[in-house]
Amino acid sequence: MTAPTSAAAPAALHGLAAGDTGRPHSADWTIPQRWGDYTPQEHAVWQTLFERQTALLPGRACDAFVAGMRDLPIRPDRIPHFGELNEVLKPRTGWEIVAVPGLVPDDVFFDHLANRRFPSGQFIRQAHQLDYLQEPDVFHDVFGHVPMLMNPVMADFIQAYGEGGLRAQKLGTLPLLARVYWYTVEFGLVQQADGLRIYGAGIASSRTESVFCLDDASPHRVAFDLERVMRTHYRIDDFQEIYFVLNHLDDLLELARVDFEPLYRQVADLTARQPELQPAELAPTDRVLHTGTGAYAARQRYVQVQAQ
Ligand code: HBI
Ligand code: FE
Repeated sequence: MTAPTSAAAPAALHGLAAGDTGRPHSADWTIPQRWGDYTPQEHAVWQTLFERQTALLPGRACDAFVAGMRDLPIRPDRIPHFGELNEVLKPRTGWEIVAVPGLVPDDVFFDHLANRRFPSGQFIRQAHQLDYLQEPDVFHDVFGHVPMLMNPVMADFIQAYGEGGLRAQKLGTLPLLARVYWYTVEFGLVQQADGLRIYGAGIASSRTESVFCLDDASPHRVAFDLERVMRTHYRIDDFQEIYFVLNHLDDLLELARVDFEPLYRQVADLTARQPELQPAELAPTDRVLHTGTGAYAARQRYVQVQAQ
C-alpha cells in the first residue's frame, strides 16, 4: 500500500498467508484480541504510527474520517481495545470489530461484512515495517477503517459490499467487485468544499501515500464512475497510479443500492469490445481532475531495471 522500504529480516506471516499455522480453530476465523498480551514494544509501534499519521491528516482526511476518529476511544499511547471501540461503534452504526489473525478467505470476509462485523488483524507490524506491509494489521484496520465505519453511509456501503461479494463469488465476477472496494473503501478520495480529501483506509493509514495521493503530480485523479472502475486493474505493490474521486460521500449510498448483477454483464460486454484498463491509462470518457505525469511509476520501473 506504500512504497516498499529496504528488505529487513522477514517477519512472520499471519492468517491466510501463513498457511495451516495461520488458520484458527473457529470456522469464522475469529480469535480473542488478547489485549493484555500486547508488549510495550507493540504499543510503542502503535504510538509511532498514530502520532505521525495524526500530524499528517488535518487538511487531508475527509470530515467524516476526522469526526469518526474524534468520537472513538482511540488513544496515541496504546493499541485500542476492541471491546471499548465496540461500545461506541455498535450503538452508532451497528458495526462491531472482531479480531482475526490476518487475511481471511474471501467468503469468510464477506460473511462478516454482510453481518456488520469488521474483521481486524489482531497483530501489529514490527518496528522495521512501519511504512510497508501487505497484510492488514491492527493499525491499518482500526486507524484506517474504523473511523469511516462510524459514518452511516460507509456503514451501509461496506455491508452491501459483503452481500455483493457473496453473490459475486457464485457468479464468478468477484474480481470486478473487488476493484470497486479497492478504489473506494481502500483508496478513495472525495471532493469537499475545501478541497480534495482522503476517505480510503489504505491511504489514511499510510504516511507516504497520504501525501502522494493528494500532492504528487504523478497519479491521475479522475471522477468516480462505477463501470469505469470495474474495468480498471489495480496494483497492490506500490502507490496507486490512479485515484477515483467521489463528488460526495453520499454517492456511496447509491452505490450500496446498485444491483451489480446486470452491471457485471454490461462490463463483460464492454470488455469484450475494448480491453480492460491498466491503472496508468485514461479513457476518452473520463472526467479528469488531474492528468498524472506518471513520473513516480516511471522512476520505480527504472530503479527496478537498474537493480536487475
Ligand atoms: N481479509 N482480514 C481481511 N481483510 C481484508 O481486507 C480482506 C480479507 N480477505 C479477502 C479480502 N480482503 C479481499 O480479497 C476481498 O475484499 C476481495
Ligand atoms: Fe483494508
